[in-house]
Amino acid sequence: PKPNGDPTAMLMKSYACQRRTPLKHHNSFLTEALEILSQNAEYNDNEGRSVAFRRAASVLKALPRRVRSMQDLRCLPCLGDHSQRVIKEILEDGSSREVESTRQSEQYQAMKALTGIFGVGVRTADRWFREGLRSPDDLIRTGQQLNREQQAGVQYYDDLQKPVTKAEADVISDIVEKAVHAVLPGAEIQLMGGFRRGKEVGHDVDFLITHPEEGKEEGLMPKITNWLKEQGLLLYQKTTRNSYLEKMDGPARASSNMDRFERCFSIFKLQKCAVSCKLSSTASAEDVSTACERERPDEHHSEASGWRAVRVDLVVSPYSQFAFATLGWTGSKLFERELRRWAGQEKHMSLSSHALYDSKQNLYLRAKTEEEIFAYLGLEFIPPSERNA
Ligand code: 8DG
Ligand code: MN
Ligand code: MN
Repeated sequence: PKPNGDPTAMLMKSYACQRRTPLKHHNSFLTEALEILSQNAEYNDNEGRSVAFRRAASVLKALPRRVRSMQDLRCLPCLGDHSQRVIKEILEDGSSREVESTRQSEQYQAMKALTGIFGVGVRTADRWFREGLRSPDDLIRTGQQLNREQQAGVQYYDDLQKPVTKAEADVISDIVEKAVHAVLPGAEIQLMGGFRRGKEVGHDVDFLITHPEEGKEEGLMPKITNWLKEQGLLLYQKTTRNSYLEKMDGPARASSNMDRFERCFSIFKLQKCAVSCKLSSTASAEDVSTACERERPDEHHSEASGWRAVRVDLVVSPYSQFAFATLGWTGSKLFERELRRWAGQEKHMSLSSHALYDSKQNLYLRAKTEEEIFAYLGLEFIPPSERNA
């Protein structure tokens, strides 16, 4: 029961997985600022600080109205001194000096540009920054050693910087569905990540694939990528095979969020006419993916070309782990992080994209749906569209 009258008396739970966080909220003028400080802390390898700013931003996203004064923040969790100082300054002066100087800083801008390259993490970007490099062009100019992934990242940089629209994601979904059903009839495909949470744009498109007959999904990824390659739809792919069982007795890395499903990081070649075609007609999936004959060869890669590069993540999960994989790949990243923290700290359980382990009972808990997992965790079910923490 909500106390009526004072809106600040609303009870705000402290874990993001206990709250409903819609995509659109009332405080982007504050959350964007806090997220810049979070991002900058990540660039400086300060994870604790980065998470603290991200949690503070997330609390503001869950508020039912715009923050107008510091009074509105009374009783809210996760707002440290530093976050409060930043918020206060923005409320009083319209902007925060720290945020603005971070935004303008050479390091922040270079790190953003360099980590924006597919295949480049904070560590590599930081090394390049200290060597005086600032942009993808600098990498090319100075002939930096790049791995295959980074080469693709630099080559398709401009396209991959452009947000992927929902319409584009829908066309990619049709293509992935066609590929998967061609090599394994009966397989199930689910759109994951930001688009499952209702986002209108994303930095990539994520898919989870399974088959109701356990075992049928084994070795599926190479078949899918070969089919896509034969159709000329793949610009880049790197498949990692399932390593869940073999790593069980290896050195466990508890802090790592990386799971062990068979997965593929790829770059699709998306025909632009397929998108306009899908938008403007009731054409079937078949029509759309075969409608455009290959237009021009690769060398015309520019605004004028008939295609664009799109990042796509594919993950294959055994049916028995599908609910956990679904929960783990829906995001947001903070929501996932908070779920695992809640499981560990509050329930003595360990949650991954594969399983939920109960340390008190010493057993793995089975689940067929996300709802069951929330129930095991003693959490109210939060639908994907409200996991935008
Ligand atoms: P965006 O692409 O629109 O920018 O946002 P997103 O869809 O939320 O982000 P994402 O980077 O594509 O990640 C989608 C989800 O997948 C997110 O919840 C985190 C999760 N995820 C990875 N890598 C891994 C991984 O190695 N293991 C697990 N379990 N989850 C992962 O991105
Ligand atoms: Mn995504
Ligand atoms: Mn992804």
